[in-house]
Amino acid sequence: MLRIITQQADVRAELQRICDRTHSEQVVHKEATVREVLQAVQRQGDKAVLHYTAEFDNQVLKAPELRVSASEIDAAYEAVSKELLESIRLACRQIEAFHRQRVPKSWVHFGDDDIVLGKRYTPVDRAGLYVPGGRASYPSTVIMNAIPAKVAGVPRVVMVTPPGTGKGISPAVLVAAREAGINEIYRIGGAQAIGALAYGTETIPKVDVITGPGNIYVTLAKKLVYGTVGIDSLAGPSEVLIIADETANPVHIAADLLAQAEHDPMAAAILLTTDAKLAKNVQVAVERQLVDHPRQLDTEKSIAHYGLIVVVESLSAAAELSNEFAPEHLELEVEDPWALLTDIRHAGAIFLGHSTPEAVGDYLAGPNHTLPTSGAARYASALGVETFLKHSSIIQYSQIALAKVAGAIDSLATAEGLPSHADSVRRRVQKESDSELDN
Ligand code: HSO
Ligand code: ZN
Repeated sequence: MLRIITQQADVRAELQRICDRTHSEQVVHKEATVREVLQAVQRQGDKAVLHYTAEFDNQVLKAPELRVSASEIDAAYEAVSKELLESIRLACRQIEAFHRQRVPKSWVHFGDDDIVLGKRYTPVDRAGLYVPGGRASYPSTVIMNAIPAKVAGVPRVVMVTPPGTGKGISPAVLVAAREAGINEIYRIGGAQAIGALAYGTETIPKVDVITGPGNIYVTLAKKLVYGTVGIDSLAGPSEVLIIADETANPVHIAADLLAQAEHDPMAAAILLTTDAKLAKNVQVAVERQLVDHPRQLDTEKSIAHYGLIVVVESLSAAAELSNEFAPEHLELEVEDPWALLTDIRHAGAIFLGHSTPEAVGDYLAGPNHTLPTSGAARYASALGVETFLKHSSIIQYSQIALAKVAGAIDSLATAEGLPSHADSVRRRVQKESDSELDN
């Protein structure tokens, strides 16, 4: 049963408990296992990868079998419906169009005395995308990670995904990869896949950035290899917070809450509403929609542990609670969502009005669905083109410009006890030619 609280004293503690829900996991001994796997992959390369693939994924493979062949991807096209292929293509087009608008431009500024300053953006050489297997094996996630890398101009993008038991890798995932422009795919998962991408093996190339969600082992591995490579973020279980007034439809709100809960038993689904009647109706609608739900068990768990309805005094009180929670997804199911938007400061993605369920953004609106979770929206943003880019600062000084600042650099360098710093400037601006070479 989805709980309703009206007692304002309990609200903040409850929201904090939900926000911190991943902290309670038994992380410590898992971290030791992950360290061991990473070290083995770093030292033994393919041999360790194959060993852990047999141990954790029950697949006994030889190194040449790690790479998914072109004919296997061809065959995947036979296994997906025409409708699904068309939908994947529509999503690719829209997501690409959105991400193209966000490519940062290199710039230079020509100042006085021929000083040139600027920033030059360049992509990483290689990117590695992790795509989970099992319950969370989504073609949409392939597209959301691959397209920004491609738009950023990354020359080599590789994908890793667990080999799958029995049926192998999901055909929809393979089709999505090719549609998004990825043809280098390896069947490995877990911490061993992250290790292979971070350190490189005989078969798997070492990359510069690893992106994509995964289970707790993958997330810990990404945390541990950070520094050797860049990463997108440490994604936790998905969450939605909905702010609704009396104009919202309770059946739609219930569906949106369940759309989040069905992802994971640890997903969070929260409704803040000014209308007590709506709260009750949503509670009833959730119960009804859970009957015969194909993912009933996990969805019920999520609703029972991390589902919550709060009746609030005003929309501005709701906005303040939402800002403290900093949700991954925020729906504004109110009469004037644009007015409420001005009160919102922290959220990964914001869905406005009664016809914009989160699912639109999950699949094809264009913005990325890889978003900051567990309160990270207070300081972080969606995965994007910039995840695969870095910028170099550009600086050029003329002789005149250098002469003007030589004194200031001299004082700073002297204060820091770094005489060669001062010297490197003085020698360029002093009138007499360099005596050491003259002699
Ligand atoms: N809501 C998930 C993304 C997703 N939904 C994939 C469906 N498929 C995290 O933003
Ligand atoms: Zn979703």
